[in-house]
Amino acid sequence: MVKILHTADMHLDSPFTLMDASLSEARRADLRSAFAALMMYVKDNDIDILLIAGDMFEHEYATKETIALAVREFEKVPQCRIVISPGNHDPYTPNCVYKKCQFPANVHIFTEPTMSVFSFDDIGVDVYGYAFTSASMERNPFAGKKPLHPERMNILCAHGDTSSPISRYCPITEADIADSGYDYIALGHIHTGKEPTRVGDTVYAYSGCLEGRDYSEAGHKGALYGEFIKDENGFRHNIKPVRFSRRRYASHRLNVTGAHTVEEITEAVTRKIIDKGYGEDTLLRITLEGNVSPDLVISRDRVEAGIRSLYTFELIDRTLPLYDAEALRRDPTIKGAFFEALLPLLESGDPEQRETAALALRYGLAAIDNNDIIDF
Ligand SMILES: [Mn+2]
Repeated sequence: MVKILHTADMHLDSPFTLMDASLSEARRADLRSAFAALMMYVKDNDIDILLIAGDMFEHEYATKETIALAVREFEKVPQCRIVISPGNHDPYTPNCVYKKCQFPANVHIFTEPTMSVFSFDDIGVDVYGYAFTSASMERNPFAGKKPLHPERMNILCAHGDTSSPISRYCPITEADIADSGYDYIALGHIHTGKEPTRVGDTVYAYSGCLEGRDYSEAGHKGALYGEFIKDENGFRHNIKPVRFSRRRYASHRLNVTGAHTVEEITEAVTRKIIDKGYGEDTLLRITLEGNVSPDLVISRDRVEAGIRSLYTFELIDRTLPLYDAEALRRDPTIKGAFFEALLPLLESGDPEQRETAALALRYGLAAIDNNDIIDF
């Protein structure tokens, strides 16, 4: 039996430009820590082959420290064969990390945009692959190319895109996979992952990224652990996902129609957090929706103060005030005049304009009533 671990898209040293500096540094530390956890798993489980299917680094941001960490971790598992297929974020170029740094002898890196193979005769496995040598790759290098020795266990470790036949990131079609002749194709590039799928005689999967980097990469992430056997009865596999992410992104829309106080909002958010089991590992974004009392000003700080034990919390207010249009229209004071002025925008066909007008109405009415609106 051969034990493999299939990972991809670690994106070490990602800049996290949308976050403030200290948080983005903390998230980069999380990426390194997820990688270290993966390497500990390799060691503890005597993994025979670690497949890294591209985008291990963000090559233009890669630091000396992170590269040193990778070298150190790889050195700790000299018995494990580590195969790296450079992807569109860490292409094999004259100045790339892979070329500039000295990796230990158990690390095997594809350097050509055409097919190559690393043969591990001691365990009867051939691992094929190719390298991105720039940020894009228009054609699939393995289309129409079969493994040289069909009787051996044949694995392809590759970065590519099965989502579109015109992708600029090595388009791979199901027909390419069905005709390929490989036993297992370990893919990288699609961060959400794709469970092991059989096409023809080939099983392929995307491991997904190791750690989510924004709300579009929600939930915990990790790698695929596989136990493979190939003998006279053919190829058999047992593959399971293993979590390595330190944090997870989560976002929810929350309808708070009828809410009158910030406490009610805080309670609704808290209920969601408890229901979903979110905690210190969670970067949570809540978008409030629905119609709420017009004099309710939802203070982000006050909601946040009532919420504990998340890694980060982001509140987006998309509620609309439930106002009594008739009463406001008849109002002889400045309130009525203010409402009259906003009415065309409140009834506008453009939802963004409606939202801004609703916010203006809410703050305006609160200001006229002398309510405290400093804190939002
Ligand atoms: Mn990629």
